[in-house]
Amino acid sequence: LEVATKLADPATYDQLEVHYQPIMHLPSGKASALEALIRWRHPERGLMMPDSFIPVAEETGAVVPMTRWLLDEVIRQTTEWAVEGVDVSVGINISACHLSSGTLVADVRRALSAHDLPADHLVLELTETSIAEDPVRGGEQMRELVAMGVRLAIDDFGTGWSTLARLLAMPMDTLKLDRSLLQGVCASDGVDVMSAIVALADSLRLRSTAEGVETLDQLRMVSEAGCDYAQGWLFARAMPAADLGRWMKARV
Ligand code: G
Ligand code: G
Ligand code: MN
Ligand code: NA
Repeated sequence: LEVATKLADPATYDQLEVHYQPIMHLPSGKASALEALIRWRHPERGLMMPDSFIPVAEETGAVVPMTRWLLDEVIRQTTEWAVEGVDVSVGINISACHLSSGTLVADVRRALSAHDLPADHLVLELTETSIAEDPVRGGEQMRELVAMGVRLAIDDFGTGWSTLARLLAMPMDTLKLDRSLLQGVCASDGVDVMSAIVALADSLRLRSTAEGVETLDQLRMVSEAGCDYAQGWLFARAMPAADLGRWMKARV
């Protein structure tokens, strides 16, 4: 309840922090993209991870104004990096209720017009279930976003196969393979499953990103499977903007 009340108050945004996790382009070995991941620096509870407050914010609807704030902050920061010579695209997680609220297109347009980031440097990550929830209205908004030049990614792919057919009818740019695909599979089977999903992505002209790459073995596996990109603790954890800026600059 306390969490719900606080998240409804924009004054609380001062306590929100955006961390950024690099996403590697495997053929070049370059960190060409980031995923923005929100944290709440709570005065009493310390650093709270999104799993402990995003579901509440989704239930109350507070996630919509919060994401509006996040869009502005992330686009501002990414534009600043571009000016400093760090050219990266950035992914933002979008909740299902934001897609169905009907304001997402306007929110994204406003945030992009406030800064100088090319629209194709912004990737909106949508989960399978949020896309499947309202395919008509959602699809309409997705097409408007794509017309604006924004890119869309399917997040947590592999956790809801029942919605696959409807999903594939949507205008996506990237398929992000859920980290569960890398976990608990014996390496040889794992590569086969991954290869099949990457082949599916290729044939649909989607880029593929493997999530949750923690070890060199897993990196080898996702490379063998033909993934275009990889994200995970092997490369870096999500970090505050200042650290990320240093991390990127040390690699140019
Ligand atoms: O590192 P991590 O614990 O940050 O993220 C856990 C989960 O929270 C992930 O599923 C991620 O998609 C989600 N998440 C992180 N940041 C945001 C955000 O800004 N908005 C939404 N809707 N979800 C987020
Ligand atoms: O659902 P979404 O893809 O938005 O979630 C991103 C989440 O995955 C964040 O919580 C992030 O911290 C976490 N994450 C990123 N890389 C790794 C990794 O290599 N291993 C594990 N276990 N989690 C990771
Ligand atoms: Mn994500
Ligand atoms: Na994911």
